[in-house]
Amino acid sequence: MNISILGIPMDLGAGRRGVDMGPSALRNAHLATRLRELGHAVNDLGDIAVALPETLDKHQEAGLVFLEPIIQACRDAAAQVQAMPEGTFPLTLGGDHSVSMGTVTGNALRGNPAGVRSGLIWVDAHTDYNTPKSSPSGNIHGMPVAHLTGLGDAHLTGLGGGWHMRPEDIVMIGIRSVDVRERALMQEAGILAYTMKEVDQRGITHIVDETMERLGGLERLHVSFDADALDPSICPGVGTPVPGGLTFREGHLLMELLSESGRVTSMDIVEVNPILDTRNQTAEVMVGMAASLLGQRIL
Ligand code: 5AB
Ligand code: MN
Ligand code: MN
Ligand code: MN
Repeated sequence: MNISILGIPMDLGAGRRGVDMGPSALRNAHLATRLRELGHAVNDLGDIAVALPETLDKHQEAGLVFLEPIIQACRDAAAQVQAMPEGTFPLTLGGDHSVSMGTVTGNALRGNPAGVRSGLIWVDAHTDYNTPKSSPSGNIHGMPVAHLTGLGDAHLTGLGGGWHMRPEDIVMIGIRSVDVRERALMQEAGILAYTMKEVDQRGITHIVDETMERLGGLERLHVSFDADALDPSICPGVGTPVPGGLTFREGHLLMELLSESGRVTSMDIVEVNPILDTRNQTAEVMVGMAASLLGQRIL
């Protein structure tokens, strides 16, 4: 397979500094080498340009911190993903999770300006379903899924030029932290979310079976993997850690089963924060997750 790596070094959407160094940490953890060893042709396109917070006024517009530069970065990310040749697997590196408004949109519009019906698997401790009104923090990395489905600020919901994700085409896995008003929005939208309770009770295998029943027939399937979905004991380098996350093996099994489905067409790795990490462990774990999704076998 041809894999194109694109970094989006942005931390404007997060409350803590440092996720802008995520792409660099992942490259230092030998991302491209690991994927080449699996037989893939890997093309690293480098990073898109993102404004530094030190060069900007930290003003809030209608409950949204750094709205303008985030829109700009998401537009650029979407355009770059769209420009990748047909048959390429886009592997996009955050950056905070607001980058996924750009990458998910770009993947859906690629080769089809009106947008195709795409599935989204959101692997995260959080549902990221806040709107500017419901958000307790104003941080846009807690809002990407709501905006992808058309809820929230008109600039951000307009990134796809009228294209939106359908709530029924989204499955979330690993959830254990949802804000009060965010929960109400999730219920209204009817998004299927597997909390850690379901992971404990029914296991990853069952969850992947049900996920593929729902999304397996869609033309494209994007996996957006927030490092905080995994337990902080294995991924300490994240800005919003929540105890009780996916184990190392649960994360790998999830990626291995998705790989076996043969349906996944693109992936993000986001929220890796080297400032908060221990010896780049979080980036190394996340590179392993990408390798499992992209066909790594034990035997
Ligand atoms: B992440 C919180 N729900 O909106 C908010 O890491 C946290 O992309 C959001 O999942 C975490 O600020 C965003 C409290
Ligand atoms: Mn997230
Ligand atoms: Mn998260
Ligand atoms: Mn986070």
